[in-house]
Amino acid sequence: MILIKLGGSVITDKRTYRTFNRDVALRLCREIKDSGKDVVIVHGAGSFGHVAAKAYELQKGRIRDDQIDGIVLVSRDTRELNALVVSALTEAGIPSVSVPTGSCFIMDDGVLVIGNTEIVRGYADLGIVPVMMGDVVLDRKRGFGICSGDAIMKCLADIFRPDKVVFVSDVDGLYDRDPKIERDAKIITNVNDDVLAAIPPETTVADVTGGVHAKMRAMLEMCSDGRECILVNGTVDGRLRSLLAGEEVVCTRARK
Ligand code: IP8
Repeated sequence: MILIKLGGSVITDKRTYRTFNRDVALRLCREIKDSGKDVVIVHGAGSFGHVAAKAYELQKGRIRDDQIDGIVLVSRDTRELNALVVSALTEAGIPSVSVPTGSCFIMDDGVLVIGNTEIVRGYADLGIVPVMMGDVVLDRKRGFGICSGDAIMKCLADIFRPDKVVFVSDVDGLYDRDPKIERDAKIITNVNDDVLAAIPPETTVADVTGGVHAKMRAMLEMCSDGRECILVNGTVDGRLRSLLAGEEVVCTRARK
């Protein structure tokens, strides 16, 4: 089984509030379908989550009264995006069902603690792909918080023990310096803890849940038992398809 995260930077236009990149999402779903692999899908929130989460500081937990409006807004928008992704998967021929994260997972002091795993397992056992997303969720200590799709990936990797974990993003991989600032930054094709420790985190991160550096750290945490975690650029036509077919592609592979 392969666990795949469709990044919010690929399936949405992050510059414009609530804009779904339907053509890209559908192409990626078709590339997944063509692989013939068993999958579980998570997706990021992109412009359906980060803008409002940041404006209402939801990642900090309960700090002011108007955050209630923010919770309602972000929950509504992430569920809307989730429904759009499920529709794209269905159109591509992958039977899938929406499993909103905030309805079955919970956090404790900023850390995701697994809630009801019976639901995701149950759908997967039926041959239906459960689709979760980065979301606003309840937090036992802070009232609420933001749960990133990357944190969900870690939980699902513990549950499903996939052979491979794939993060589909809008970058070719991890760079030795921030490629948005330094034009001669070089891609790192293989990363481990030591390699990552030597790379400075990006200074230009718009997301409330961190950038590529934070993602890489989350990926390394999932690399137990020889499992490989890969970051691949989903904006390039056919790259995910080639990766899933076992071909060599431009990407960053994380290994312990
Ligand atoms: O896009 C963030 O999830 P991510 C979730 O996977 C929200 O980092 C609601 C901002």
